[in-house]
Amino acid sequence: MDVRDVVVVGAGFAGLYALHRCRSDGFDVVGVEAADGVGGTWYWNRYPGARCDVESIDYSYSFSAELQDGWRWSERYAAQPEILAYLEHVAERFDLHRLIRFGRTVRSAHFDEDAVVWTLTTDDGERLRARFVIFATGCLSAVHRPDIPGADDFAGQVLFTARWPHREPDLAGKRVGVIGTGSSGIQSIPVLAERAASLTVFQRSANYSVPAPNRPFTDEEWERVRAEYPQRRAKSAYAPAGTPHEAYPKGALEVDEQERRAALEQRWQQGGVLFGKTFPDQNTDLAANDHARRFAEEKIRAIVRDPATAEDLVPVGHPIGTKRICTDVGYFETYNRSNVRLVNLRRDPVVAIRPWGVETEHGRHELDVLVYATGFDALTGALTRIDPRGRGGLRLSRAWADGPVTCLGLGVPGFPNMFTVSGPGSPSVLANMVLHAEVQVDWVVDLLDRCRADGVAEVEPRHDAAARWTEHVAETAERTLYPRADSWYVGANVTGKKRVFMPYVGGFGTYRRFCDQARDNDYAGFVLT
Ligand code: N01
Repeated sequence: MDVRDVVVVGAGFAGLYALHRCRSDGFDVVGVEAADGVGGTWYWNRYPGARCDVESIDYSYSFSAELQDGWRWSERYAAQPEILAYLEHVAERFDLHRLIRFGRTVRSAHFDEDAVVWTLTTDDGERLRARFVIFATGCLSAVHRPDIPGADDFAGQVLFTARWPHREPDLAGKRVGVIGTGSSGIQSIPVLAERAASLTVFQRSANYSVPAPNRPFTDEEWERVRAEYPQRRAKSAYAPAGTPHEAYPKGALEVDEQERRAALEQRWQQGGVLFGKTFPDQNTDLAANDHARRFAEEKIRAIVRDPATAEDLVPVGHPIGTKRICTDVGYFETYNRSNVRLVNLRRDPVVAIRPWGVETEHGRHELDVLVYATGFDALTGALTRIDPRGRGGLRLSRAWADGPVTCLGLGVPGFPNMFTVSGPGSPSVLANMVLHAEVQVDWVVDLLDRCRADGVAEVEPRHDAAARWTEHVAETAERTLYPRADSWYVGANVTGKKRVFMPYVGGFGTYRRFCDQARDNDYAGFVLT
């Protein structure tokens, strides 16, 4: 069997760019993708209302000026079909489809220490061998289906937002239930409410959500965007979130009430997830955070007409922004519709799913369709489900039993020639994922170039360097309010998962400087042999 130079797992933003860079640098590269097409997250999450919470002009590749110049986004916040069309366009333009084995899920990955080769086996039994493996498997791709008693007994139609069917289900005249009120639930609920006869939302935890001030780009605006693109990209390159936006120049506690409210209102109007970073101290100082939290709660109460429903929709128990703030179009307004009902599972927990619907302690909710918007085994799930075996057969799930250990979120000790992109130990979900993927892929492929030039066969992070980086990731998180929330950032949504804050919260620019430094010091922290 041929031994390739590189195998790339996943054909989303990160995987596509990894394939392009590897091939451009002359490596013999092959891609494997579980889906039947490119797109990753944007292939699978085609639920109604799916939209990116980062502006389209930032959430797109920067590596090719021609690509950037040749694509015109229609809206400020692109919807899923447009982002998927963009990724298909990229794959066409750079002729990537023919490098990818579609419709194959990687089931195992074993490192042969003697041959210095990785062997990946897919669900159809195909084996791929390569010297290096790049896991571009996504941080929110391993779908989480909660273990609710009777779930398999439901006689109606079951849908997952994260695996929405290609053929749009007909919900007209149907009684629909949704479990989950994270970003996926919050984006789909307004649209489902319009399509269904009735909609019952089963909410365990309320979430903060800020409207997306979406609008189409006019030709005039687009011309301005094009002219300003280079400055915009330059500003994003080392920015805290990989976008050009900056926090208010003063802390929330340094300004008076009037100035504070004006700043919060301005960010609210700007919309989306950035509200969580209005003030520079908002995620580190609870008093500063409280101002933003109360402001967002007032908005909920002002929108939702029924006071009891409004109170149920006000989040409890976590500072604002410590779970990812959702970005919605008409979410809270949806609860003013006569066909929508909110069930607060904190007061009225689920007893079981029955063939006819959902039974809660105080109610019987008859349904034709049940939608799970219940999230993902985030950051580690896509990797530990493959469970790569490294040196001496070491399992990744074992190496990470007490939480993920990585060097720069790029390599794992004990797993030579294996790289992770957008995984734990990197800013990933806390930054602009597209620029982040470019940074990580460039770093990895530059390293592969170095290996080829100097006859290096093996690359592996040192245990002490990985321990230090992992400690730094944890310490940085501890200095913020983030670990206080029971979020998927800490794995709290998956039973039995070790509670560890997984992404690097020190900022995209800071992280990038660490990566630059390691590269400039001949890949400090990694052993090249
Ligand atoms: O998943 P989630 P998501 N019984 O984990 C509930 C990105 N994203 O797919 O909080 C009842 O946030 C769970 O309740 P609780 C974005 O980064 C971005 O919505 O565990 N409920 C929660 O309400 C986002 O953060 C966009 O109490 C149960 C929900 O299911 C990330 O993906 C759009 C339950 C899961 O929410 C994940 O979002 C979509 C149970 N047994 C996603 N188990 C953009 O805007 C779970 N839940 C770009």
